[in-house]
Amino acid sequence: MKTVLITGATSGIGLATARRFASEGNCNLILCGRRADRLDKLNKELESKVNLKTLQFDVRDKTDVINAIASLEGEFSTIDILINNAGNAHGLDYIQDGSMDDWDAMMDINVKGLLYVSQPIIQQMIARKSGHIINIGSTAGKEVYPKGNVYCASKHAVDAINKSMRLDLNAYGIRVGAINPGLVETEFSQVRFKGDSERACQVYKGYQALKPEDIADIIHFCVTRPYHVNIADLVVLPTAQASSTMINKNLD
Ligand code: NDP
Ligand code: 8X3
Repeated sequence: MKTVLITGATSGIGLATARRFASEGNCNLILCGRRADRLDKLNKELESKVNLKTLQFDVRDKTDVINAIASLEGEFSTIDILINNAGNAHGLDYIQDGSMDDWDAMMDINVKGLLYVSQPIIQQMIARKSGHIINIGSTAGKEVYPKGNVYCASKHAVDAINKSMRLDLNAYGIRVGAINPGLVETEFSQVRFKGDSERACQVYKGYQALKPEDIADIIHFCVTRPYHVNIADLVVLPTAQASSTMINKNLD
């Protein structure tokens, strides 16, 4: 039975992915996030469906990350599938107005946090010459949009890390791939706009955004392909979205 570790499992895409894997019931699931109350709730919701462990840590804290992963025992200690999903945008400002604290948060969480989680897991995958890593990038890692500056930079970095991981891990037969969604209705915009619900709701008004379950299905599809198939880089958009700046709000 494979062991799957999902970062950012307390909300949005990560939560939907946790539920997707739990619904199959045929894996050991490690669910990570900072919010302990949500991890407890998830535990109660899913424990009857799947062999489950929750880990509470902030991906920015490298010591906590390393200790949390090192604390895993038994069947949970061998991670076969890593889903690097934790991340967010903080703020939407012209570069001349951006908050340096927001910049730190995005680079520390989306880029450095992903690296901190990945390295100890990659080392055990290399030792076993087996493993599969899915990095959640974004259309913001494929193009830029006004005021997206540092969030786009962080997701361009994820794009580069995804490609680099694939090169560096090729010798060990480890699969690495990215899924790059467009607009998905989650808590993403609540976080970006610091709890301003009205502004967050506007982002998803007038068209059908992707649902977190859409991305969860795709993640599950990617990791259940036969071993010789590696889905390396996927862009997934709502039908109404043609680019970061072009959204058709006149579709039926
Ligand atoms: P949500 O805000 O709903 O979920 C973000 C998750 O990341 C939460 O579970 C949160 O958990 C976790 N997280 C955030 N910061 C940290 C941290 N410092 N340490 C540990 N965990 C953290 O957003 P989404 O589900 O939309 O986002 C998931 C991923 O998808 C992100 O990488 C995002 O960039 C990407 N994405 C999102 C898109 C969208 O339109 N929504 C589109 C393209 C990509 P907790 O707060 O409990 O720690
Ligand atoms: C999230 C999608 O367009 O807000 O990565 O950058 S967007």
